[in-house]
Amino acid sequence: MKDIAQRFPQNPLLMPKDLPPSHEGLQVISLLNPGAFRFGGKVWLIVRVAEGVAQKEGVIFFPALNATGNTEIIEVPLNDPDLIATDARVISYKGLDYLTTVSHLRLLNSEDGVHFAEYTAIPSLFGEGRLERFGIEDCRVSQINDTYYLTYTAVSDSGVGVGLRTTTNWQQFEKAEMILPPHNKDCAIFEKKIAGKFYCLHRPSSKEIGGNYIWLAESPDARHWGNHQCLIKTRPGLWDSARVGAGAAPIRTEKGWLEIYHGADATHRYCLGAFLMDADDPSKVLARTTEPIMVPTETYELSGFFGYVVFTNGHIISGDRLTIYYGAADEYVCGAHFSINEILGMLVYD
Ligand code: MAN
Repeated sequence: MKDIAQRFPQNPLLMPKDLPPSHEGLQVISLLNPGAFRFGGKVWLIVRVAEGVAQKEGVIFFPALNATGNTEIIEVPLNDPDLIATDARVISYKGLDYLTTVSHLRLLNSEDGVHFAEYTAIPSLFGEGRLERFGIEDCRVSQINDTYYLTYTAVSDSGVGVGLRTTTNWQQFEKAEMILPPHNKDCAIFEKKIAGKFYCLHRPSSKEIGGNYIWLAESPDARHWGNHQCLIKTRPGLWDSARVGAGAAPIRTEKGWLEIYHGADATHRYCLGAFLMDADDPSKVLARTTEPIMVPTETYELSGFFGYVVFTNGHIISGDRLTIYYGAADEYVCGAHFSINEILGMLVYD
């Protein structure tokens, strides 16, 4: 399978041991799926830090934020018949689902886009309120004029939805209420309004009829979204047969809006592909890659917290050069360069 990513020789750029845990008693299990943006002449990553609790034999511990925003540890004996723990990421206990880790978002910056250091003058962003009790994840950062729109996955016992916070200075944040209710994630706001309206890609999931597809929505204010349309479906027999989801904000090219997305198959192997939307009417999908543009191949992509995963929700553009930052094996933060023209050349038009 074709893979046109030029991976950084320095990969992985960040590993769990590189950042301290947020609280005593927690361990950093994974650093993954960063949003990326430019601010004050630097390249920034807003990294998902997934934390768990040290496990002891015979017992399973998992964290959750309580009503006051503090981490509380839930403990279940491994032999409890009400426990189903077959996926490294999720636990089912007494018929309710929990995560094995709780994620928050941390800011790092870099002069060269390769060597990143934590920037503690901007406080980490944690889940707030009952709809973010199991944490916040996979933040996309879209900039429109001076405002940065942070769209992220908000997880709680009520489900997985999309949260929004905005900022102009990375010191004060305004939190909107949940903008897209469960089950929904992978929301990326376009960085330009089209005919006066905000647009976003998002990924609702339907358990019975339908599936895990990429949708488009529009909004007057980036908070209230409507006119939902389904754009991209999974393709039986291909690398994106089980789920698809948007990466970072679409890239405005001469040919239209180019979106890098992830696709997974039934074995949970996550690859990246691309599709192109019409410049004036993004509900029109013009082309899509049949082959992935990036496939997990390196050791750090094949083996980790959850192996065979390359997943991106952050990039930086400089002319034809697209630098994607990605989560590898749900454990490490990595980087790769692409040529935008080369990606456009892999698109297959309808
Ligand atoms: C999936 C995975 C996890 C994530 C949950 C909730 O199970 O992507 O990493 O924590 O969804 O979003």
